[in-house]
Amino acid sequence: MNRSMKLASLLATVSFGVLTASQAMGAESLQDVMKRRGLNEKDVLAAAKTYTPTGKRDEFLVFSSGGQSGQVIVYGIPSMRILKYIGVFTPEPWQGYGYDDESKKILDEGSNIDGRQVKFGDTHHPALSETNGDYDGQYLFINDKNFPRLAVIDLKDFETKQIVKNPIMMSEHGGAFVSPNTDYIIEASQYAAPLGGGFVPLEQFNEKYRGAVTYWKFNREKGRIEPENSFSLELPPYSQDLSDFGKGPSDGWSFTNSFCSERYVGGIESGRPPFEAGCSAKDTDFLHVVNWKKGEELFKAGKTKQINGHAVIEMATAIKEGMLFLIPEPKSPHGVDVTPDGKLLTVSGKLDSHVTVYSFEKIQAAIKAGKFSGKDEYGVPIIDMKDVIHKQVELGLGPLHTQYDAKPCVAYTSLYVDSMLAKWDFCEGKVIDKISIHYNIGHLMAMEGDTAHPAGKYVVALNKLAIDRFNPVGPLHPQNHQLIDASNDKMQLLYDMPLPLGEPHYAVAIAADKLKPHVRYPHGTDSRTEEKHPASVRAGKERIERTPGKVEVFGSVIRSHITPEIMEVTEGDEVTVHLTNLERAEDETHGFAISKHNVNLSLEPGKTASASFKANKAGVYPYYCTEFCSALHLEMQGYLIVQPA
Ligand code: CUK
Ligand code: CUA
Repeated sequence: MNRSMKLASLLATVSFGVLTASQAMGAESLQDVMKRRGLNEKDVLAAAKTYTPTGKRDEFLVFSSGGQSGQVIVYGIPSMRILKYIGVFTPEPWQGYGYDDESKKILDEGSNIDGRQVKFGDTHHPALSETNGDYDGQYLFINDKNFPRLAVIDLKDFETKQIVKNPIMMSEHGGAFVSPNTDYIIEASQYAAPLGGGFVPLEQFNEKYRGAVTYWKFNREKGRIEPENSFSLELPPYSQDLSDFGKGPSDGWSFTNSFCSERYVGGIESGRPPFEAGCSAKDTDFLHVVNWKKGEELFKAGKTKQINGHAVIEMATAIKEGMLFLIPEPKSPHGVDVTPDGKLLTVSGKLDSHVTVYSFEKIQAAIKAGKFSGKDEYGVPIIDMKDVIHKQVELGLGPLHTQYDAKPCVAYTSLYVDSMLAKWDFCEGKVIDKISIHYNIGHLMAMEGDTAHPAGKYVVALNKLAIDRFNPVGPLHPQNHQLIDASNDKMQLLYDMPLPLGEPHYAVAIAADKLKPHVRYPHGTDSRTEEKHPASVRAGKERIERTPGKVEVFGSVIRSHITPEIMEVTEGDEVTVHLTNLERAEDETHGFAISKHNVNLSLEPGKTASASFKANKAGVYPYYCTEFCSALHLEMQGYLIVQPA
């Protein structure tokens, strides 16, 4: 009998003992329930490992990409209970995100491009801020692949504070990943295009199309990215992909994968092979190795070119200054993941059954010795792959991404084609265990598994397909996050969680006790600027100010009263309603909605938020609180009176 079976039978025995008495009172025993629900001991053990009784909390919190929803999903481990959606690149009505003036400013400005409002985001990779390579629980960053941009979320209140638009890229996938002290956040382009936009015919792809990596400077005190202190590096028109920052001995360097280094542009319409054939013709693509510390020096010395007002280090400069190198990598690579000690990097080739582990020390030795096997067409020095390989390990078909365990030398890698997750030893180069998942795993997430000190215990498989795992809900299926107990060499599947918001490409998990979010805001806070809101009010100071054509309401909400209860305006007036939640009690959020006006605020304790609208039609419009906040919640109401002009 192994340990887990012993535990299960012990659990059963103990429960029988307790339950025989209650059985007499008509309650079911554990065995009755197991029989009724068709559960075996393994199921019960898995349930015991995830079940979180009421009032108990989770050990880890997960921040998952919400894919096409443009949002972030927060859930707990091991319970897999969803705790929050965070509005990022799309409106989120519950939180008033994209409805109140304060958040609209961030979202509307961050969604505006060429006079167009982009109304979705394709979020891929959330990244938690780090101090010395470990999560510090302060900030979360996430990218949008489609409209290259990056968002900053403050974990004091789980709200989006900033969206920065990439000034030179047309598509992006290699973000967000942070440097060990969160000085910089990296964003690598995906599909090559003319840098900065504009038209260049496809025939000039090789000459005029480019990839790039952007290093966004993060100001931790302000909690904001500083675009003016950020820079980019021009890269060849290979399809750049996932990236990672070095840490420890490799700090100061960053790594970016690529596929389609064939620079193939498709055109099946004119009889050419399709993209997928042309883009996977070669046996190897290129890992880009970048000395970003050197890049920072070049940027500060002004050795850059301005594109759309943004500083770009040209490839020729980077080559001359010795900050950019290529290493061949097999074949159609996806993830590049630096080991916790910063000494090795794991690269997965989607069309190879191996993962390749490169040695940073060997890479440095080759660079120092000037030992290159040649140059690419753009003059970038190529390091010979065999000079820098630590190990190549056969794991299975379709390896994609790697995360690390608390145990030294232990890694987890997703195997997309095999629908398996491998646990393996990257020092020795041997497989420890493999487990089937359901189905087609993309990323995987180990607890703090991309930091200098991973926490081990659990792994989550982020599966692209669910197929038969859940009750059918129509042709569009949710995705499936599968929780796996990874505390022993032999892994155990514990739980399936459907994610119905979009494709959650990647997720990161942090020890819950590192997070110290606010319970309430200081009185009258504008949560988006984190400053005192100029229109906040104290109790008794509520008022309405009128100027010709304009009405400004300085109001408050507290159980169970909206002040003012009547707002009188004239047809055609521009109206702004500022409301401050005067509550100090935990969880006493009030909402505010006005009939037919697209006005919808979420006012957490202490917050001040505003809604501006034109009173364009005479009438009587009820307004009310949208959160059931007390027994007199329904009486928390009022009228907007719009007098005919
Ligand atoms: S991901 Cu973005 S294509 Cu493997 Cu990082 Cu899903
Ligand atoms: Cu306030 Cu309901």
